[in-house]
Amino acid sequence: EIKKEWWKEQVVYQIYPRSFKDSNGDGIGDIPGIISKIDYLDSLGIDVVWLSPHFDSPNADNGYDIRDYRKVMEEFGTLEDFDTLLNGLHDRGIKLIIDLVINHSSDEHKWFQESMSSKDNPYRDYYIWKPGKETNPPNNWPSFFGGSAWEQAGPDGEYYLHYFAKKQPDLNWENQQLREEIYELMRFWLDKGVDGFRMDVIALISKPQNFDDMDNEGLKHPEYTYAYGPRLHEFLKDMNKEVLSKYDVMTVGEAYGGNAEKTLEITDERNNEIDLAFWFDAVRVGRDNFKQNEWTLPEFKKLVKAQSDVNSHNWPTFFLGNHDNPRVVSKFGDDSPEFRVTSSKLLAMLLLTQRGTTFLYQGDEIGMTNYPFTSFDQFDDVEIKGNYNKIIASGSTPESYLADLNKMARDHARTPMQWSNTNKAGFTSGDKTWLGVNPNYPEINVNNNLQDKHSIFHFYRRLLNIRKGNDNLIYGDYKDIAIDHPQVFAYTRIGKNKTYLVVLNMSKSMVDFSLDNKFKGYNLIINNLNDDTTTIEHNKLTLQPWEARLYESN
Ligand code: ISL
Ligand code: CA
Repeated sequence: EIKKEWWKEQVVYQIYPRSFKDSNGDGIGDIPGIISKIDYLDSLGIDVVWLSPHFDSPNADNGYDIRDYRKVMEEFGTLEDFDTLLNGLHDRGIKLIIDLVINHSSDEHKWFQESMSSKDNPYRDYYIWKPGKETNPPNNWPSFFGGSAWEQAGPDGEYYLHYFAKKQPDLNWENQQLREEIYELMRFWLDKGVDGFRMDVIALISKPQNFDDMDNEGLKHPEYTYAYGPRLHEFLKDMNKEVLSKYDVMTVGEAYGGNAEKTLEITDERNNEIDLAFWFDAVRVGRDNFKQNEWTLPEFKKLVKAQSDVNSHNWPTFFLGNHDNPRVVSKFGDDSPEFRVTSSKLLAMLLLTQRGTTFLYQGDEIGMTNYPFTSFDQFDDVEIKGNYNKIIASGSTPESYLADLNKMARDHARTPMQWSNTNKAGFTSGDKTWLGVNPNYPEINVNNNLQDKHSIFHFYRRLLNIRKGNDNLIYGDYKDIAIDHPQVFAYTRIGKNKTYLVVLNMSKSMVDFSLDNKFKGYNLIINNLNDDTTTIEHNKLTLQPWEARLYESN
């Protein structure tokens, strides 16, 4: 028996503030911009907004490098703007969760400035410092963003640890005082009334303390060495006890670098750590570091099933994209003019009929696509620049790296939101944007979607409406009924008093699909090709390319 909790029932909409809506013409999205779109979010029908980092930051990694945890990034606005946003969302019954980046800070944070200044500084131990080995760093650990994970700094010639960019020094969670400072800043935002946190790379906070060199296998996937360190559970339990348990909030951890078993431990309700975690296996199907390889539908379905099959003390999450991944229609659907709309709607149905708290990324509700990058200077991402030398050294040519990036770069999801067919897609009134606007904006934009009642946006709305408050669909069991089928993704959601049947043709060819007789009499309640509703009379369905159907038992 699954325990009902409000946070299990939410559909969360992720906003990447830099790219959502610019209010003052400087080409950078901001909080007043988001405020101007609250009605839009409300009309879509989502329950929660997850705001990617909005804190003061020098933007080495677009806000995932925080200089002051209690200040709003100047480009985004002020604390008053933040309060206005929070209240505006709450007035419409929408919750707000914020992005807690506490594995590392910016090197411009005052803690780090102090820490670097001398070995005896009281803040020294807030970060992880080690002497080098002769002229080399303390060990061979690599940074996810290229080069060594160690950087020499300060007058003593020691090295500090940074799993990400060198402007993102890792915080030393071994230090009790640091932990308490973090609890304090969490309380600062919780006392304002935020409804929870998305916790950036939370599985990395406890560092393996041996600092041994990695072998070649380890070097291929350093996240497995870095994640789930010896004191992770202790730290999370303590944070829960000291802070989270005192508020009625939701937490979702970016549990990057683990496996199912490890992830389930941090989200097991009996452990009192965090509520939810993102699993990346399904989203990253076919990904091998910087390459997006071919993948098959059965492979994907098995990963989805594994996520869904968690025991009753855990609750899954479901998402198909975020700010670190390509656009969903470009990866999982077909972004050609012929099938972009149909396949985007199919993905909407997949997303909103799964078991788990659901995360939808900005722009997917209007079918935004990957950006056609033609040269390196069009990218902004620190990860792409930082890893360039390593990737070329490992045998890629600039052309092949660019081709890989066109499939998987993080910047695809970060181009400005396309609001209209006017200047710069209506994102800004100015003449520049921090990252290029996708040239397809005259066709793919919010205005067009709002006006056309058969649009992707309206399809999302209808599905959100079907899902809302629907315990059978939200809590119902998940059962894949054709897991080895190469084209069709078909599953049931078996609730207490109703069963739903979802049939998705994830291919561009027509396919006949046979159903068990037990589905006779099920009613088609929504499909992505027309407004027809029918009843299943024959057990053989003929599905059009990218057709998606949702049936309900009677
Ligand atoms: O996006 C990735 C690879 O393309 C991941 O390796 C990503 O870096 C990892 O999932 C951690 O992501 C999070 O922390 C990073 C930040 O850059 C990402 O945007 C954030 O989601 C460092 O804070
Ligand atoms: Ca702005």
